[in-house]
Amino acid sequence: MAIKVLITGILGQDGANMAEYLLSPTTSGSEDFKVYGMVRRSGSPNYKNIKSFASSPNFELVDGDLSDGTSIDKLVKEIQPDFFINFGANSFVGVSWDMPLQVFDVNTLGVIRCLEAIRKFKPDCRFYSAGSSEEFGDVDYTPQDIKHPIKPRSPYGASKAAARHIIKVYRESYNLFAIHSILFNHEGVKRGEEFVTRKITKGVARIKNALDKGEKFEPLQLGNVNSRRDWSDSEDFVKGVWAMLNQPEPNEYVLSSNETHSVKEFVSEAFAAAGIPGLWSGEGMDEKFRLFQENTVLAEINEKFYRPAEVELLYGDSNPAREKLGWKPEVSFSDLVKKMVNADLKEYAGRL
Ligand code: NAP
Ligand code: F7E
Repeated sequence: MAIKVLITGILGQDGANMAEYLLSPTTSGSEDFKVYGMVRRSGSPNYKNIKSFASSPNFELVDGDLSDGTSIDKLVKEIQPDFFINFGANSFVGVSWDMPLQVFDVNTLGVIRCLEAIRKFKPDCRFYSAGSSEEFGDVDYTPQDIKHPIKPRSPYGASKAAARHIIKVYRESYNLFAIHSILFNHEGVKRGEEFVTRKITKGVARIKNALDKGEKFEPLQLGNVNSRRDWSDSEDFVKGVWAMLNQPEPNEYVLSSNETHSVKEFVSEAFAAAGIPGLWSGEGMDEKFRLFQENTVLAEINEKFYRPAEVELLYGDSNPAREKLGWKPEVSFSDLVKKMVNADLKEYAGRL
C-alpha cells in the first residue's frame, strides 16, 4: 500500500520541494508514496515549480482552498491521507499589513479547517503546518530556540503564532499527531520573486546582462538592507520537516542554519557570484552599493520597500533538531547565493 501524503501549497517553493523529495527514488526506497498536491483554482495557477514531477504516476493534483473548509473536508474524507503537510499560506510578510483578514483566514483559520477535517475524517493522519521565525518578532535573545517568547511584529507573524497555539490545543485535546515547527528563512531556485533573496538574484542577472552589453540599467531598489536573517536552502528544510513527521512523538523543533547575515551581505555575495565586485557606502536612505572603484550604482534604497514594523534580527538555534532528528542543513549561505544567482543568470540568458 502506498503512503498517501496530501500537500497544500504544492505550487509554491516548499510544497514543490517536498513532493520532489518524496517522489525521488532515493527517498522512496522500497516504500511507495502517492502524493496529492492541492491547488486552488483562483487566477491562473503557475505550474513551473512542479514540472519535474507533474507527470509522475505517483502524483496527482487535487482542488481545494484553505479558505474553504468544505474542500478540505472532502479531500481528507476521500483521500484518507497518512500525512497532511500544510505549506499553503499567504507567506509574504510585506503584504500582510494590507490584507490582515485574508492572512488570518488562510494562515490561521485555514489551519483550523485542516485540523477539523483530520479530527472528523482521519484522526490518525499525521499533520504538519509550517510555522515561522516571524513569530519571534522583536527578539529577546540570540540565537532563538523553540522556547523563545512569541512577539510577532506583523499580521503574518501573528497569524502563524495563533496557528501554533491552536495546533497545540488540538494535539492535546484530541490526541492528534499535529505539529507546527519554527522555520527560519529558507530560499532556493523556486523562491517567489517578491522575497528579497530572489529579488536580488534576479536583479543581479538583469544588471550583469546590461553591464556585459554596455547598456544602461536601473539599480536594484531595496528597503531595509540592515536587517539580518538566518537563511537556508528549502531543499534541506523539507527533509527536516519529513523527519519531524516521522518521529515517535509529536515534538516541535526549530530549523535554521545557525548563522545570521544582513541583506547587505546577501547583495554583496550575489553580485560577487556573478563576477561583479562592489562596495556599500553612505548611510540610511543614502546607502548605495557601487561597482568597485567606479561610481556606477548597482543597488540603492527605496522607502517604498520599508515595512510598518521590522524584525531586525533573526538567528536560529536548531541544535535540538540536529541532535534528535539527525538532520542538518547541507547547503551553506555562500553556496545558496551562488546556486540562486547561477539559476537566474541561466534563466535570463534563456529569455534572450
Ligand atoms: P510560497 O512559495 O509562498 O507558497 C505558498 C503556497 O500557498 C502557494 O503555492 C499558494 O498558492 C498557496 N496558497 C496561498 N493561499 C492559499 C489558499 N487560500 N489555499 C490553498 N493554498 C494557498 O511559500 P513557501 O516559501 O513555500 O512557504 C511554505 C510555508 O512555510 C508557508 O506556510 C510559509 O508561511 C511557511 N514559511 C516559509 C518560510 C520561508 O522562508 N520560505 C519561513 C517560515 C515559514 P498559489 O501558488 O496558488 O499562489
Ligand atoms: O524579507 C528586507 C525585509 O520578504 C527579508 C517569508 O518566507 O521568511 C520570509 O519572510 C528581509 C526583511 O522575507 C527588501 O524588510 C529589504 O527584513 O525576503 P523577505 P521575510 O520577511 O523574512 C519568514 C521566516 C517567513 O515565514 C515568511 O513566509 O529583507 N528587505 N529590502 C526586503 N524584503 C523584500 N521582500 N523586498 C525588498 O526590497
